Amino acid sequence: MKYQTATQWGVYEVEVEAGRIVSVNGIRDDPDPSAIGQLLVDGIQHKTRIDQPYIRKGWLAGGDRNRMARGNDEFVAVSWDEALELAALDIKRVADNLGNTSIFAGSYGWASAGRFHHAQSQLHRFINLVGGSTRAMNSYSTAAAQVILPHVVAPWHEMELAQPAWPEIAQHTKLFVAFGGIALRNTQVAYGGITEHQTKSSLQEAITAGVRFVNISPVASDAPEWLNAQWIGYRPGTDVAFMLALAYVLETQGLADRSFLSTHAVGYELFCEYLLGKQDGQPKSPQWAQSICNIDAHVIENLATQLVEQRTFLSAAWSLQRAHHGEQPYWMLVTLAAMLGQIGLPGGGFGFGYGAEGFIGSAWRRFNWTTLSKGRNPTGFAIPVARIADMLLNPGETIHYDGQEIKYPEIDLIYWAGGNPFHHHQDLNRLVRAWRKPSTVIVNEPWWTPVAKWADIVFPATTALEREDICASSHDPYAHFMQQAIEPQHDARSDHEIFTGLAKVLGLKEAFTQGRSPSQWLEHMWHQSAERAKQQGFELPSFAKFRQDKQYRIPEAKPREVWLAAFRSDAKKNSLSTPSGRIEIYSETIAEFDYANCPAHPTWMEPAEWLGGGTAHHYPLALLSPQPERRLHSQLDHAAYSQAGKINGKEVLTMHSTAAAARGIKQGDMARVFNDRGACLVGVRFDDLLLVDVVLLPTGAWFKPNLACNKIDLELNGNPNVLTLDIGTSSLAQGPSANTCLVEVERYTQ
Ligand SMILES: Nc1nc2c(c(=O)[nH]1)N[C@H]1C(S)=C(S)[C@@H](COP(=O)(O)OP(=O)(O)OC[C@H]3O[C@@H](n4cnc5c(=O)[nH]c(N)nc54)[C@H](O)[C@@H]3O)O[C@H]1N2
Ligand SMILES: Nc1nc2c(c(=O)[nH]1)N[C@H]1C(S)=C(S)[C@@H](COP(=O)(O)OP(=O)(O)OC[C@H]3O[C@@H](n4cnc5c(=O)[nH]c(N)nc54)[C@H](O)[C@@H]3O)O[C@H]1N2
Ligand SMILES: [Mo]
Repeated sequence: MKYQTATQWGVYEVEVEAGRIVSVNGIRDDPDPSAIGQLLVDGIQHKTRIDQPYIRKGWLAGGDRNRMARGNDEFVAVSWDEALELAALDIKRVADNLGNTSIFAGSYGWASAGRFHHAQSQLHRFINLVGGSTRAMNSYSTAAAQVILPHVVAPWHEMELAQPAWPEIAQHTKLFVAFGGIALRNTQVAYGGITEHQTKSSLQEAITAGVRFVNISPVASDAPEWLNAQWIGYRPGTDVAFMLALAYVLETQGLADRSFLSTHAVGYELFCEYLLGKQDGQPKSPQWAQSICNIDAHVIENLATQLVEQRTFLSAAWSLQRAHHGEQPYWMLVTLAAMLGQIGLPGGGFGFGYGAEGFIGSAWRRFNWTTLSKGRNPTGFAIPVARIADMLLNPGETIHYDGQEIKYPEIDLIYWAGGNPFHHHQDLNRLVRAWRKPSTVIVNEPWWTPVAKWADIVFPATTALEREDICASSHDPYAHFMQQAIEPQHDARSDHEIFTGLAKVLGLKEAFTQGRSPSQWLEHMWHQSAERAKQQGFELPSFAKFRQDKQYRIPEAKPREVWLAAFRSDAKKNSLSTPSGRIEIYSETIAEFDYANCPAHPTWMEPAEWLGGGTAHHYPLALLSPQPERRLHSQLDHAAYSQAGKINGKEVLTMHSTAAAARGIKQGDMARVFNDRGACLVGVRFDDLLLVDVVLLPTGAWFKPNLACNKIDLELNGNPNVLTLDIGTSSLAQGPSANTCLVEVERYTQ
């Protein structure tokens, strides 16, 4: 039998024989299906599945619940009834005795595709009925961007969906300058799902149309070879210095578009004082940037003149802002684009994340499909998502965030469903210390992933292939009916059933389910979407027909307008949503915040650690931790297709052969990557189109600390987050700073 399922890397036909998945193929509508789908073949019905509810032995013992053993304790098998009752009563204990902000249910993570069975939505709906919790705001993906850009130009959600699409770029752009490149591997994926993978063909059309690409990245492979991109590589984390030097050339050679700046931006004069070194005596010239970025000043001068000679589009990967002072490169990119004066012209201006996810740069019509209603969080309280370890370790402490002060609560219970903090968070050894503070950790997971192993109460969850759902996301023109391909494995239950069970213990079942079965929920949500469709002038098929056809594509809309064209034509009438209505190169609002680590205009500040800084003497290699080619984050890392990308079962560290030779390391060797925060084991591969002092270790290897005698100093699978730095980008966004990290590498012999 064949069934259609949807994932966050594409839609697939799954073939099942005698209850086992035997093959997985991309659907016909997908011109370039992702091979990540192969993970489903053996990854779903895998021995790492959790077969029934478990409770950690030390937790059951009561008292202080032996919290220090969390992550390194035995689990006791318990019945569903017992586990649900113990968990529900403990949630009630914390809510009643300590207050709901003492429950942390931020539960960040990608979970699986599917609108109804979305793990976090189910958790949030449930916990809101119990009085709410401390939540998390913004994302690990784009936290700094989400906070800085509304001050400067536009809300993030608008930009993501409205910025120029590839066809517009192919038709009008002559020079596409990509800070952080356009990594095709990342476009396999799109949050919530994707149907037609088009980035590759869009790029091919762009080069056929004559667009020239510049890939500005520490690694040449951030652009596909056939793109024939000019490669400019310099020290990671120094893009702001490089962009400032470009701006300096434009300003000093009279190439900046003064007229656009005076009508469409504010604060250019104040910024110029900094640019020209009027306050600090340091002009931000190419010679100045040369020593910071470690790149020839002529490269900067050459590029600067090319920028003004033609229709130029400036883009930055999301990775640039996932670093200390990550607000700055984004602010500076917008500033540079304003100086070029092409914002609002077709194929000109700026955009973000081309190469971050498969929907970016698509021209698809956007439609807001109905999601599961989660209600309101009665506490109204949230922390910046990447400050979790900080919060757990420092209750009562206050931090700054975007002009506000946030006081960390004392967390006594954590509930996680659909995310893996031992994948996503930085400085995992610090997270381990933080994670052992609360009395209780409850996790829903299909597999014995790190977050399940670091829980007290573990509920076995079904995967998307074991339930019916609707896959639909606001960036994709399709909705898919996700068929149930196999029975729930072992004794697993869907997240919805798990929370229904907990709600029942607390007398909230009716409020949680509203008397609907899961399939009635799907139908209900489809009807709500149909209402919205009507308002937009089209009609959805009946739910029965959708279910039978398995997919539906919304009608094409009229071609999209060029982003910011209206603003360009009349900045007064079509003002931006910034305080001044214009592009803010200097922000009065941010000036008032008075943050030393986020001044009022784009500024170069040394990152906490970088190749030009003092700590580079001990740790002379910059570690970047990009997204993995063969999976989504840590999902299904146990499956064969992901494991086939490893060396001796370890994640692969890419390094330059010169750097390796200096350390006596050969290709294929095992190596230990380390700094003061931690160490992990990797297999080594060479790439000489990489800067000599940069190493790459993708995220996603399952966190496997060496727990013998409770020692956690050597991680065995190659998880880069034992090395990364857990500090906020700045007081403005408090985003994650994963790409700010120095390490040393040595050959490993057992
Ligand atoms: N060093 C470094 N760290 C990073 C990054 C980086 O660039 N460098 N990138 C960051 C970014 S951008 C992100 S988005 C994060 C990603 O971090 P996460 O989104 O937390 O990572 P995932 O591995 O996708 O975690 C999803 C978890 O949900 C589980 N799951 C899947 N389906 C279901 C379900 O139906 N029910 C339940 N209950 N569970 C389910 C999976 O098994 C998995 O454990 O990582 C961040 N971390
Ligand atoms: N296959 C796959 N695709 C994915 C994901 C996945 O897990 N697997 N995750 C998805 C998610 S959640 C997200 S948020 C996006 C992330 O999208 P991005 O943040 O764009 O992706 P990264 O792979 O972290 O980084 C892209 C490239 O930026 C370069 N880079 C890093 N630091 C610097 C710097 O300081 N300067 C310059 N100029 N370049 C730098 C690195 O060489 C890296 O290869 O990817 C999505 N796509
Ligand atoms: Mo992300």
